Amino acid sequence: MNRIATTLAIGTAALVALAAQASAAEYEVQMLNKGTDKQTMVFDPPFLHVQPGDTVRFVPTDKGHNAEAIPGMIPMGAEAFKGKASEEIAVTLTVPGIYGYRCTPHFGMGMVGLIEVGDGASGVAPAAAVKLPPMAEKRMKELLGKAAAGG
Ligand SMILES: [Cu+2]
Repeated sequence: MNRIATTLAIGTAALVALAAQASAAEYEVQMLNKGTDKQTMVFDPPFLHVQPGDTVRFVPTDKGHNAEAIPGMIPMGAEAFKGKASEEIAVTLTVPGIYGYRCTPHFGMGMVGLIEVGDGASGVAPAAAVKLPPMAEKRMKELLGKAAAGG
């Protein structure tokens, strides 16, 4: 490789790296006592469709909530996450699939959310098979419906 070709190759690699960095998006999910639709104890928005490498920030707009991955409801190889009560956490999702999460204290009141990373269609059925408390199950079913419909 001559010098010009080498310089071009390095320049191209740097541009590709920059482009990958620039395309990673950040999303925000608020943890609320009351949603805009008057439902109580909600994640807003409850459903997100993001791309691998994107980051989701869980914000304790109202205190006393947290965000925790529901055991058995994240893709194989993905890292489970768990924030403390009233703690803001940022989670970068790299493994494609379906991520169900909950607020630990309000799980029984149906405070759950869902994130689809990349194409998560194959993760919908396994996630739907996870047993949840009745109110959480009802909301999760709607969210999984959105994921099944392609987000
Ligand atoms: Cu909560």
